[in-house]
Amino acid sequence: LGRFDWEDPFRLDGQLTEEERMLRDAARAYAQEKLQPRVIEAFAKEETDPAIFREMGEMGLLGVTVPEEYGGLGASYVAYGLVAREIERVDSGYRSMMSVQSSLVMYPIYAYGSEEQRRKYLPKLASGEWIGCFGLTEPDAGSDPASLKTTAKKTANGYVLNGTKMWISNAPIADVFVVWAKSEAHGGKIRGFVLEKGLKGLSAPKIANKLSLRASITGEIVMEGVEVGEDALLPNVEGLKGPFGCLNRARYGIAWGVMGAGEFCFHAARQYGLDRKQFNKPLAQTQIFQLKLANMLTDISLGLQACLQVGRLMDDANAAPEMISIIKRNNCGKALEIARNARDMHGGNGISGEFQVIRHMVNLETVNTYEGTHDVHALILGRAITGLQAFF
Ligand code: TGC
Ligand code: FAD
Repeated sequence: LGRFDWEDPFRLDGQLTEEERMLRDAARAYAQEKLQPRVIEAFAKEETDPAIFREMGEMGLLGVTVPEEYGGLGASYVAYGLVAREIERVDSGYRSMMSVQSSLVMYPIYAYGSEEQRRKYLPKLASGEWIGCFGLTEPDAGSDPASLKTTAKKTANGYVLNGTKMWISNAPIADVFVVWAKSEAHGGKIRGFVLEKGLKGLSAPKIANKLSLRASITGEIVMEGVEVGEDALLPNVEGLKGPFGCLNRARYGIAWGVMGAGEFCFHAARQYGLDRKQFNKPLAQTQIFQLKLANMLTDISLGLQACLQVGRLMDDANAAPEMISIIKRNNCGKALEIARNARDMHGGNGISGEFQVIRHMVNLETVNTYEGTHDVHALILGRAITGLQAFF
């Protein structure tokens, strides 16, 4: 029988290719050397450093799965997941910045865009020179994006867009806006448009005073008669399957990412329990503490193994959206529980920013909500299990 390694219980490392391991190690080095030193202050001051996009671009961490001819790495979905895990080990907000750019902006331009749009936008988004955002959610359309109200009306040369998007990651610092609107000229169907910063009538005010995901800037997108040419339309998709095709990829990345945040909290709780003595023995020598660590280890190992399997299926173009709902829902819920327990296991220190577990905990509240809430993914799975629609 083999040896047991609590840091890699199912030997994930041995299931990766050489290229995947190298990219993971590069992402880990970048995250620990460049992101970790600035995150405590960035979160406290609610500040987002746009230079992070250029740094990530230089490291090849933006658009990992996009082909090399457009500036990406052409690497596997497993590699993309491993990057998300390393970035979110530091902070969910930093992973959010990366995954919006990669899965929600670069992916739709690559998958649904014209050759011209690909060549214009993808290299600059891959290098981080341009920052992207993705506008689907609206004040009155969150879990139910089919009810979105933003409109695109046909003009002589293109379209005019009106509407408001809410809770949009990266929006206030974005150069490129992928927005979803109902287009009159296409029978009211949802279509994607690529807008650029500086267009008349386009603004993106910051949403201030978030108590979660504070290192990642969030805003609205306000479109008041924004005129664009025909070339702003993403020509190759219509209907909700456009944004959902992007969400499949981002949700998959999140499932890996939150395991990184969970691992940080697990490792911190273990070390704290070994270092801190109460009643003349380390906290880690108590049964309740060990039970909590065993639960964390179990949830992280199973969660990562499930991500790897879904990732391999994605690389074979054989993954179903419901598989992604299972891992997004399970891993977000489990990571949140791990972070809450780790916060408790640190006692009073657990509420201090210096120990970082409470930052992960409040971040994970957002991650459990965005990209389909925990309960919405239960309903997606419930529909697949029963064949019955329970949303409305
Ligand atoms: P439904 O009738 O189920 O589907 C409508 C059309 O879409 C197709 N479709 C999918 N296609 C590809 N992948 C998927 N996962 C798909 N799910 C559905 C479906 O086949 C159909 O196509 P067609 O051609 O027949 O029209 O739609 P519904 O209105 O009943 O949907 C219900 C529900 C709950 C499943 C859905 O609306 C949902 O998932 N709601 C959650 C909304 C959400 O996830 N919003 C995310 C916003 S973006 C974000 O949060 C970014 S945060 C990122 C960060 O900062 O990291
Ligand atoms: P609601 O849909 O109003 O849900 C409220 C509650 O009701 C939830 O508990 C939900 O599970 C429950 N609920 C809803 N419908 C049902 C039902 N049928 N049955 C049972 N329960 C139900 N969106 C973007 O488009 N782009 C972004 O970049 C982006 N970034 C975000 C960043 C942050 C920090 C946050 C907080 C959100 C972001 N979002 C983004 C929006 C996010 O996707 C939505 O918040 C999410 O989809 C939920 O929508 P909602 O907030 O309107 O909640």
